[in-house]
Amino acid sequence: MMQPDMFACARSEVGLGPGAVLLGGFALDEAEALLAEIAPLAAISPFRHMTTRSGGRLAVAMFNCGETGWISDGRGYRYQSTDPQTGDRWPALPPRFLDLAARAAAAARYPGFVPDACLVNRYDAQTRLSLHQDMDERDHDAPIVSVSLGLSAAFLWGGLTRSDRPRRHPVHHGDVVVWGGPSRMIFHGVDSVEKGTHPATGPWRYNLTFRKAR
Ligand code: MD6
Ligand code: FE
Repeated sequence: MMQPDMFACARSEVGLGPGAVLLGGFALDEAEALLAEIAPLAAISPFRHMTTRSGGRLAVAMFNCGETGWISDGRGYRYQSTDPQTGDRWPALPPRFLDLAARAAAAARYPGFVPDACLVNRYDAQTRLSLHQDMDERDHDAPIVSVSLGLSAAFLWGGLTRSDRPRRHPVHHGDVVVWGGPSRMIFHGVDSVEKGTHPATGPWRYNLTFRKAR
């Protein structure tokens, strides 16, 4: 049977390194529908600024959906199946999220990607995310799929050591970055979210980061 989704494509593809690609505009057609999922999820598990082991506060506001979710608190970083703020399970991953993540991963040559966690991040123009590796997941064979919505930002793409000087790649509404394989542990971050107002999100940049965590 012909499936319209089979024709989902990136309007531009930029290779970031082995096993890593920026799929420009991949989620553009469905960006508004993805955004419409966020408010009902946030009504269950609200956006919050998590604390860090050292007593700091994460600048990015976050919550999770999926069977498990990434958290930070005075004990450090980890995944857990319940929201520490509500005591309940994280809201379920919407089918539309799962479908997009799988299609983007397949387009980046990672077929069969079934994430169990989606971290929903919210940035304003003052928010930066310093260079880091995503390393709290048990499964490092699966890729990371990262969807940008709303205000544009500079995505920092470094190397396998913290001291590698990062490149800056603009990421816009509807862009998807997928990294895995030899690039799974690349240092990455977010610099300089654009100031202003986006027609779909107002003052915010949202990012959906899909992982297979366990
Ligand atoms: C981005 N975000 O917002 C990429 N990683 O484009 C991340 O790499 C990220 O937002 C770990 C925890 C939160 C994040
Ligand atoms: Fe990350």
